[in-house]
Amino acid sequence: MLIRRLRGWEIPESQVTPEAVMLGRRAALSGTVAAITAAASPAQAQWLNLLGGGSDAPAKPRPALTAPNNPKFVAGRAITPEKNAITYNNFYEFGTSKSVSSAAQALNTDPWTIEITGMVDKPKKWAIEDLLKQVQLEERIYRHRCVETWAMTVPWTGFPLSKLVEMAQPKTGAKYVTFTTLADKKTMPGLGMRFYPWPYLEGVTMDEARNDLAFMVVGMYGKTLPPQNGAPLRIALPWKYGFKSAKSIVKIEFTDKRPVVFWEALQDSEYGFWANVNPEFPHPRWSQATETLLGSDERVATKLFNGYGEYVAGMYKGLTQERLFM
Ligand SMILES: Nc1nc2c(c(=O)[nH]1)N[C@H]1C(S)=C(S)[C@@H](COP(=O)(O)O)O[C@H]1N2
Ligand SMILES: [Mo]
Repeated sequence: MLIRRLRGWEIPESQVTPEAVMLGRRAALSGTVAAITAAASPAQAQWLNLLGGGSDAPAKPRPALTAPNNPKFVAGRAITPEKNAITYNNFYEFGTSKSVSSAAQALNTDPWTIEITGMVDKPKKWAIEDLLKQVQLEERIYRHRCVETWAMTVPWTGFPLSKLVEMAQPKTGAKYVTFTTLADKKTMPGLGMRFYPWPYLEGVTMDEARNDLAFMVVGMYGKTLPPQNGAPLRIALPWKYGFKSAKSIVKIEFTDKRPVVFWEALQDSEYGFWANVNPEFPHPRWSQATETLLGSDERVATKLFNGYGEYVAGMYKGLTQERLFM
């Protein structure tokens, strides 16, 4: 099995990976993967195989989903080749490697229900297709910056989160919106890693939820989302590190309590609630000054708020006590 040294931008989201996984990984790397695979459930076996690198399994067809481009959002960078954006993924429900695209084909997105709940006047369970009838789809080209220092530029298809907030009619006391994503043991082998605080949970303030940039995504590159990128519904928050952009959302809750989000629950000294991009605020284990663009070896300077300061900086004035950049 080929073992290559990880490049800087491939440093895993978290190296707090407890012993059980490390043992599995070492065994896999030392060639005993077959023995482990035999003892594991089919789902675990699939996951273990992926530690050695992904394969190009046949992907589900993705119906066309076109919408007018919103010219207000200018990427200022080349669009990442689609192939890179849909095969280099972070989706821990399907394993810790970046090669989870084939495993993720097991995700069942039909039927799919999104529950709007908590401090709202209009709680509702939406079938995704009914929700989409209530919104106007548009395309926005956004930069995405992972906390691990890789970045991509993607044409997303979706609708503003503010529209969903408007439909839910939050009560005046609501201060945060949380996103809970699917946790299905049958199809998601990563859920077998019991020390992770499943389900994946993310959240933003009401201000952030109503911000122009906060975008609910149902497609990319003019087609529906592939499972590995968070089908059928994810969020894009391009001024924040990528882990805020929860994938395969099943519940949206309005609350007056700040949530403890997935990565924060795992390791709050490294990942926080705000996670705004800032090149001058290093991660405890690496610099955030530069980023590598997926599909190229180009390394470019990282910008404050990922270059979206004109839209978002105002929301953070006065929050000097908060850890805004981790
Ligand atoms: N449910 C869920 N959402 C998730 C993640 C995850 O592991 N599970 N990873 C996050 C991280 S760290 C990043 S960088 C982006 C990656 O999105 P992509 O695979 O579409 O590039 O998804 C985010 N959303
Ligand atoms: Mo990430």
